[in-house]
Amino acid sequence: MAEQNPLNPPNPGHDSLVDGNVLAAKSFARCGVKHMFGVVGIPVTSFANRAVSFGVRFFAFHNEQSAGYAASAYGYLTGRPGLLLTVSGPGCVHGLAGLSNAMANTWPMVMISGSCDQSDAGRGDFQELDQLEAVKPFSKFSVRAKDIKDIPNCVVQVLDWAVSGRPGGCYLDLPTDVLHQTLTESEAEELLASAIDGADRKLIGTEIARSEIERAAELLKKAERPLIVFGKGAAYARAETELKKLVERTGIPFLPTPMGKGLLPDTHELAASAARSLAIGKCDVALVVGARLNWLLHFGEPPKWSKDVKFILVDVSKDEIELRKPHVGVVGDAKRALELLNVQIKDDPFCFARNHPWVEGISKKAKDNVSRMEAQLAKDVVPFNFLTPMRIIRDAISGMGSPAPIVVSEGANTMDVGRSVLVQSEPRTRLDAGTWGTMGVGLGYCIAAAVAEPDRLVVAVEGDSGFGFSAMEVEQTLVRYQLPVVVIVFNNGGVYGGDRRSPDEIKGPFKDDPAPTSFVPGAAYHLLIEAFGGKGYLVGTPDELRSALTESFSARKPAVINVTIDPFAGAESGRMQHKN
Ligand SMILES: Cc1ncc(C[n+]2csc(CCOP(=O)(O)OP(=O)(O)O)c2C)c(N)n1
Ligand SMILES: *[C@@H]1O[C@H](CO)[C@@H](O)[C@H](O)[C@H]1NC(C)=O
Ligand SMILES: CC(=O)N[C@H]1CO[C@H](CO)[C@@H](O)[C@@H]1O
Ligand SMILES: [Mg+2]
Repeated sequence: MAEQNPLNPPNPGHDSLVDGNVLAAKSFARCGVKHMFGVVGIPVTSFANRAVSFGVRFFAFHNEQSAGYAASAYGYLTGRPGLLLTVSGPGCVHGLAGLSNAMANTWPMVMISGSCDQSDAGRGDFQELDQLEAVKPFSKFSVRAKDIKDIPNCVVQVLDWAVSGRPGGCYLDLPTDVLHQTLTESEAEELLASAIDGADRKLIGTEIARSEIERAAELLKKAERPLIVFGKGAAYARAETELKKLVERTGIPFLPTPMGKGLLPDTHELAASAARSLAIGKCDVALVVGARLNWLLHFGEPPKWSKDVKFILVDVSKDEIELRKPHVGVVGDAKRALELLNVQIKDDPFCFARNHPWVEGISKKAKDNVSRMEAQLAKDVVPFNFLTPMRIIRDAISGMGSPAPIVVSEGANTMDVGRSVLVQSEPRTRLDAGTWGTMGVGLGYCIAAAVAEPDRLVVAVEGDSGFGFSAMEVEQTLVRYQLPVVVIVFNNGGVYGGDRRSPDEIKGPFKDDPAPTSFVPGAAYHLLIEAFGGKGYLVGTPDELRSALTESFSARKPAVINVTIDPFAGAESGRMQHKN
C-alpha cells in the first residue's frame, strides 16, 4: 500500500524522496496550521498521519458534517482558517455542510478533499465526483493541485483566500495520483520556500475612506435617537475595545446580534437588548458594525425599523454595502473603522447624558422588561419549563467568573430562551445556530471551542432535536480527547416538544404513528456518553440540576446532563412560529 511506503529511507549523501502526502502536510504545518478536523480514508489517511507527524493536532470525527462545523467555528474563534479534511465523493459532499455554514456566517475555513486519480475521472472511479464543481456555490476560492509541484502554492493560496476580505470557505482538491507523486526533499523545500515568499498576502485589506468616517461622525452627531448595532463580524474583527470606547464616550445605547453578545457585557447600562423593539423601532440613526441587514435585523425595513432611519454600515465587504445602500457605507475592518471614528469624535464626543430622554426611555423600557422576566425566572416550575433550568444554568455559568465559559446553543425554544436568559460578559463566548439557523452544529462547535480556547470551559445548551443531529460526536469530543465540555440537553421529547397537532391534522392511515415532531419519550441521552466512558446525569428538579452543574463544571470533564422538560412547555417553532 502506498500509504505505508517508507519514503524517507536513510540515504546519506542522497536527496530522499517525498510524496504528495508529505509535501501537503509539511506545507500546512509550515504555514502555521495547528489543528485539523476531519474523517480519514482513501486517499487522505497518509496525509492526516503525516500532518500529525509535523505537529498538526488532528481531531478525528465520526462525520464530516460535524467536523466541518467545527472547522468553521474554529475559524471564527481564532481568526485563522479552520481546516476540514475529507475523503473523495461522499466525504466531500458531507463536508459541504461545513463549507456552506462558513459561507453563511462568513467564517474562514478550508476544506481539503482527496479526489480520484485524474486519469480515471469520468470513468466511474471509486468515490468519484467533480468536486471542484460541487464546492463552487459554497466557496470563495477553490483550486486543484494538478501536479505535486503545485501543492505548496495551492496551500498558501487557500489559506490566504479564506481570511482575505470577507472571510469564507475555500477548497483544496488533492487527486490520488498527485498524493502519490514524488520529488526530492530539496526540490520540495525550494518549492515551499518560494510559495511562502511569494504569497500574495491580502490580509492588509483596503484603506478606509476618511471621507466616510467624517460623514459617519457628522450623522451620529446630528442624531436625536442614535443606536449602535454590532454582530459577529465585529467580534471576528476583535473590535471590543474600540466599541466600548465609542459607546462609553458618546453614551449611545447598543444592541448586539446573538453572536455579537459579549463584545460589551449584556449587563452594561447602555445595553438595549431588553428594549429591542423600542430601540430599533424609534432610532433615527443606526451605526451597524459587522452585522448584515438580513432577516436577523428585519432587513433594516419597516415595520420593525422606522421608515426614516439612516443607516451607517461598517462592513468588510464592498458588495454588502452596495447591496444594502446605506446612508453612509464604510468598507473595511471593523476594529480599524471604529478606531478612526473614535479619533474623529475625539474632541467632541457629543455625549448623550444618562438623562437624555432617548437613553432614559430605553433604559426604563429595558428595566421593565428585565423585571418582568426576572419575576418569571424566579419561580421554580417543576416539571421544568424552559425558564427554570435556564436560570439555574445562567447562575452556574455566572458563578464561574473569568475566563467565562463559551456557551454553545442550538434548538428552537431552548436556543431562544437561552439567548435572552444566559448572560454574555466576554467577547466571542456565544456560538449558536447562526445566520442559517443550522441545527446539528452544536457538538462540532463544542469541539472547536475547546480546542481554540483551552482555558475556557465549554457549556452547550441544546434542544434534544438539535443535539441528536450530531450526538455521536460525544464519543469524539467528550470522551476520546477528554475536552472540558458539558452538554446540557433540554429533553422535551421532540422538535419543539411533544405532539402539538390539532385534531384536524390527526387522520389518515398513519395517524397512529408518532407525530413528525415527536421523538421516543424519555430518551436516555445521558446514557449515550456513559457508553463511551463519560459522565451522564439525569435531572428533573432544581436541586438535581444544580448539583449536576456544580460537579461537572468543577470536574472539567466531558459530561451530558439530560434535563427533563415538560413536553408542552414553549411554542412550536420557537420565535419563528409565524413562518411554520
Ligand atoms: C439543518 C436543519 N434541519 C432542520 C431544521 C429545522 N429545525 C429548526 S429548530 C429544529 C429543532 C428544534 O427542536 P429542539 O432542538 O428539540 O428544540 P426545542 O424547541 O424542543 O427546545 C429543527 C429540526 C434546521 N433549522 N436546520
Ligand atoms: C425583552 O427582552 C428580551 C430579552 O432581552 C428581548 O428578546 C425582547 O425583544 C424584549 N422585548 C421588547 C418589547 O423589546
Ligand atoms: C431514562 C430517563 O429517565 N429519561 C428521562 C429523560 O427525559 C424525559 C423527558 O422527555 C423523561 O421522560 C425521561 O424519564
Ligand atoms: Mg426539543
